[in-house]
Amino acid sequence: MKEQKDLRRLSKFMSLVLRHQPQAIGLTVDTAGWARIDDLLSRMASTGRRMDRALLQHIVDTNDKKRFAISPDGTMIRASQGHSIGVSLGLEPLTPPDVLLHGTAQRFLSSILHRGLVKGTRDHVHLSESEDVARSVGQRHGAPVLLWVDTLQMHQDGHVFHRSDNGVWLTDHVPAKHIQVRT
Ligand code: HQG
Repeated sequence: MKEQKDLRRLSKFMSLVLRHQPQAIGLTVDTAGWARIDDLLSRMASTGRRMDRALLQHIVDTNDKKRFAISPDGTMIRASQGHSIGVSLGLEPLTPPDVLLHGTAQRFLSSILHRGLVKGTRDHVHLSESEDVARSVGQRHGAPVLLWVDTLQMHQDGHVFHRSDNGVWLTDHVPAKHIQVRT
């Protein structure tokens, strides 16, 4: 059995190719973000990352944020969110909770309060229902700050929201007027 750190490394590589750089291993990802599992396994093997179907299933099942989804017929896999390759996930628009959170870093604050939350290189702005999750997301970039987003008002203003299969809320842009900083 592989060690925990090897599994984490494989999982991170899967995130990289399924979200950002399928071309790095010549992987074909369709417009909804799905790749064939046998293609992914053989292309990962050709870069020295040997993994069988059972190990892939284990990584998907035990992933802390449930980052990957497998198609009902078991042949395809995709990342549930986090993409930068221009995917259309095919999710239904949903009414969000009245408030959602975004964790960011202190150093981005003045720009965010000026321009709002922008997608940057990703396909969506990511929002969370949980304060703990938002804080840990913010921590990846530096000293964390939590932003409260008035999603009730945004929804009333016509902004569209989707919820990924692993519970992350996705939207296109959060105007600064809907953001409150709370420390
Ligand atoms: C910031 C993780 C300056 C934004 C999480 C963030 C998430 C601005 C950074 C997913 C800005 C982008 C995505 C503006 C936004 N000026 N900075 N106007 N607007 N930013 O990593 O949301 O663990 O691309 O606040 O759970 O941090 O990988 O986005 O700090 O769902 O599965 O620009 O990644 O998922 O950083 O994280 P990112 P994110 P995983």
